[in-house]
Amino acid sequence: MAPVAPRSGDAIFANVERVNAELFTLTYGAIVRQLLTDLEEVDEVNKQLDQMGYNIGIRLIDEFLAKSNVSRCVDFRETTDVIAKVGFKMFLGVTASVANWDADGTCCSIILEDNPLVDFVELPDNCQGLYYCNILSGVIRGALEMVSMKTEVTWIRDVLRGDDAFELQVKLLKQVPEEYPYKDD
Ligand code: MYR
Repeated sequence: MAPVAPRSGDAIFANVERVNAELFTLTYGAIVRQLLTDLEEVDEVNKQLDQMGYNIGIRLIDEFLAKSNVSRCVDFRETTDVIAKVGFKMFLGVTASVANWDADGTCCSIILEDNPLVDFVELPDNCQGLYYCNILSGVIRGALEMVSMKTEVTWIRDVLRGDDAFELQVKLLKQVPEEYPYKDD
């Protein structure tokens, strides 16, 4: 029998990451399935996924800022770019692109060609109104709220609904200026 060659650290890591990604995808699927069973109404499941994402987002921003070395963004354009290129890479292992800016720079789309949450997923006919990845809109909304940006995040395109990509519209509703904690005098 041929001796088993020791695997390099990189190969082992690649494998561990692959297994974890699959476990993550399957676990998310199990959560959505359970919500569908418990809540019965697809609209309620959409709301619940968004709320769960929001609760994650308001915590995840700390980890993002600590690990990413990203400093304060100068404007909303830079912020959405950071979400697409750094945030999605860090937490989902994919990058996204930003497009479809409106004239005043307060509304754009984050477009995902690749989305590990939907590997192995096919929606049955009775789930057509489901925004399966609604957790992501909540994560973005929650994370941005923690850096003083109130946003509305909605799905424009969804591969599970027959579209050619995933497109999330991110609209800046209000930017609360952060207060400087010390008086100058
Ligand atoms: C700043 O303070 O100006 C920097 C703001 C950066 C916000 C980045 C939010 C990251 C959200 C990650 C979403 C990942 C979804 C999978």
